[in-house]
Amino acid sequence: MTSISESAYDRRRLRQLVAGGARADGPGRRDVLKMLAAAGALSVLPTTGAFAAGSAAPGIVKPLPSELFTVRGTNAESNFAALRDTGYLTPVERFFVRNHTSTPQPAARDWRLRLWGSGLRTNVGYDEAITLDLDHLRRLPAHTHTAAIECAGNGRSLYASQQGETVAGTPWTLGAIGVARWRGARLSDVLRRAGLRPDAVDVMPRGLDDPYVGGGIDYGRVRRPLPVAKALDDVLLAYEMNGEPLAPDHGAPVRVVVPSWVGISSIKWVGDIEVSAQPLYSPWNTEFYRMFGPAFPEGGGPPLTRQTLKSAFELPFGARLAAGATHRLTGRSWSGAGGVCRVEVSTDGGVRWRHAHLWDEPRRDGWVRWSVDWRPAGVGPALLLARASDTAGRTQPDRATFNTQGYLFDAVVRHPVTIG
Ligand SMILES: Nc1nc2c(c(=O)[nH]1)N[C@H]1C(S)=C(S)[C@@H](COP(=O)(O)O)O[C@H]1N2
Ligand SMILES: [Mo]
Repeated sequence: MTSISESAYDRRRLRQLVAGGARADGPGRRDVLKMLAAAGALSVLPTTGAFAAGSAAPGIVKPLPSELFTVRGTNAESNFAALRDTGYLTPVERFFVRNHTSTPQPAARDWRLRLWGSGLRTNVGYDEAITLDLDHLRRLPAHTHTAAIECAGNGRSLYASQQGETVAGTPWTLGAIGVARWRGARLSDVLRRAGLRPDAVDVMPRGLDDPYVGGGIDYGRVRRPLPVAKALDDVLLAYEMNGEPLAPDHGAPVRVVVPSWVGISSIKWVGDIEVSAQPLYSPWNTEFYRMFGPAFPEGGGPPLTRQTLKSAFELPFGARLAAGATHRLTGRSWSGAGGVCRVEVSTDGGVRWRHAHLWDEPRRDGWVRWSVDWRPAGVGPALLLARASDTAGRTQPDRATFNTQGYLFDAVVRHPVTIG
């Protein structure tokens, strides 16, 4: 487990937010509400059809064949069924892409990481930043960490399709996740070498991609603060993914990898990191990636940190399975709080449950693959359900807690199939 108390961090940030301690940065809450209203209610797009047929997202470099991806605006969702014949790691060619704008392609030889701010001993501003190039980074001890990157909004479309709730944002099904082997320098090594002050509290990596504009509001370049304790724990500045140099869409030449936290923490194409002795704020930890709604405090819950838990069948929604034959149903389950140690499956809409066979040990920051064999008796529609439990004692609930931006969907998914 991480050594820091994340809930204490969350509570502190929430108090600071409510007290108006936020440094002026980015648009206010009213602007964001306007923007969300302008974006309109979420419309759930079908997994296949016109959108997928295009197989091109503006700004994504790699090919997006429609059997592997569903394009959603500037993003590409992995079709979960297409992960069935992959191993533990998600190949780069099948790994989802979440871009606020488009993939930039900074030349590796010109790339510099700039470190600056009041949390450094030198207390330098951006213009006098301490800089590091790719060779410097590669000369630091290299660490390898197998970890999922999952969008906080993964599963968002199920708020509408399964719970009848309208939420704003990209209508992912369950494919905004991938697991890769990341290799790079530890952020802690870089920060210590740069000279971290003992009273530093936050670090804020920022991407080199274009500023994000939504609903006519310029939010600036993608950036989100991390508490120093997490930054010093297990965060990487990764230059390799699955043994290859990082691909352009996944942050080349260097991205941040923040294991077990929501995907937005893992800033791609990192260009600078502000290190601060005061709490830092950006629209990505004040307006986005916090929970708003009736179940949350007035003004919203704390900035999201850890991911929740989910399960998915490696089968298209609406798949047709032959009656009277034995089928091996396969899937994956994962959790941001610990390893998945139990998966139960129901093939009758949730009346009877049995244990799935787990093909992997419970593993922090990753997923487990599982299977059950099933010989459907009747014909017609059926609902498949999978319910995971993790080593932290969490089990997927029947219903996810509504929040206006549809984050952290964790409910057991009712996966429709047809027998016959
Ligand atoms: N610079 C930058 N970093 C970013 C983003 C972005 O748009 N720009 N998207 C974030 C979000 S919301 C997610 S879920 C992950 C997605 O990582 P991937 O595209 O490699 O799958 O990257 C994060 N890092
Ligand atoms: Mo995301």
